Amino acid sequence: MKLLLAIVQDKDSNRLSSEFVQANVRATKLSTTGGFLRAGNTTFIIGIEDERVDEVLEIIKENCQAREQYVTSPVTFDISMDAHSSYPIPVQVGGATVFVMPVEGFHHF
Ligand code: 2BA
Repeated sequence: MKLLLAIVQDKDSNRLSSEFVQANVRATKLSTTGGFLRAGNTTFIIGIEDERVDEVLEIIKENCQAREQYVTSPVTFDISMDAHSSYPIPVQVGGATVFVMPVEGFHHF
């Protein structure tokens, strides 16, 4: 068995949940926050048999898009101590960031 941690954008999370239900993939959804953008995202915890890992990765890939978001750079000062106003910088977010980990034990009481 493997444990997948899949960090996805909020916009993709409902569709991905539905696809997991349809495919009989059991998952837990957590509301999380990205460390860089400090914006909400969604982390799925998925316990799955080894032979189904590729299937789950494919579902995630099919349902999570890359999108551009803007991060505002901090105000900077030049040598004359004039403040330059902050301006938005584009960063590409996603489709999804997925960690695959081995599971030592699984109990379902
Ligand atoms: P955030 O940390 O909010 O990052 C959002 C996007 O900002 C990232 O997209 C990446 O394009 C950019 N970014 C992140 N850190 C950066 C940095 N130090 N300098 C420049 N750009 C940076 P993704 O790579 O697709 O990541 C989406 C979200 O997945 C992240 O949101 C974070 O919540 C999670 N994530 C990504 N890599 C991770 C990792 N190695 N460990 C834990 N969580 C991770």
